[in-house]
Amino acid sequence: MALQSYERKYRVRGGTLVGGELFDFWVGPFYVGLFGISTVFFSIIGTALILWGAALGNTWNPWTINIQPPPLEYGLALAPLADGGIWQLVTICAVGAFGSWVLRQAEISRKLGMGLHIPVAYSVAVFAYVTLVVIRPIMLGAWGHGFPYGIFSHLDWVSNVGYQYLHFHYNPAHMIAVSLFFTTTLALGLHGALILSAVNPRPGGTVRSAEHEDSFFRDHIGYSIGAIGIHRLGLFLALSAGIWSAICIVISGPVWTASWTEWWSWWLDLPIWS
Ligand code: UQ1
Repeated sequence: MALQSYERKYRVRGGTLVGGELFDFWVGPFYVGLFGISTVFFSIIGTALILWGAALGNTWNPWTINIQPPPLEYGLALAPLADGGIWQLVTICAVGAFGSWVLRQAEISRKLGMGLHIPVAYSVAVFAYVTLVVIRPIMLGAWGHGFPYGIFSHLDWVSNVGYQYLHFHYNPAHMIAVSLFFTTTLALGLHGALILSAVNPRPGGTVRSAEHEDSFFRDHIGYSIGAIGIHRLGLFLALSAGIWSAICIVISGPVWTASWTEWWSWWLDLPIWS
């Protein structure tokens, strides 16, 4: 899409975190920045490594390409490239690319004099990934505890790790995370529907505004959270979903090694039953 006329006005110098005005320019619609360069760098190297890993494997079927982490025996050491080393380098590139993306978001926010809500929110997704492939493997003492990079293979990993704890849905943090994911979709579903119901009337109808939106929910459930409130709630729900997801997997192994069904025996052990 062509550059909007107002965008030129906001293309201001400065706001960079490091490097001053080095790379402080745009390419077409995109802000570059030092972290745009580092994102592209890590993305290209990481993608090339995945293609190399695929070439060493036995298939080019996109569903079944699989880049595995090192066998558990290597612990937290560097592994030979063909035996999990590629996975380790891909992980470094992924963390480098995602981290660069966060910092590029922060630089653009600073340039525009905006809050850092977007980089903070995106960091929670990065944190969930880092929990899976860095924090939990380190806590368990082996990179082999990371998940493999492949479409089917990572699904198999999730299934296998789930069964390792007998029934992952009994994990209390998983319960909270799932509930937050569902509540997030409820909130966005309600919000999207409410906004469209107000601003997209039938042909010839009148566009409605905030008073109508508030009135709908006051009539309906006796309470409206308000125009800013719904966005605060949405951000809170979405970030909480990611944080509780990270918690539910990081406690599986490092904190609780038995089945998650067994965790609930604290309930049966309460003195009130005797
Ligand atoms: C709401 O109250 C509200 O304020 C007017 C919105 O903003 C436009 C909304 O999108 C939604 C969904 C609600 C209702 C939500 C709650 C939690 C009562």
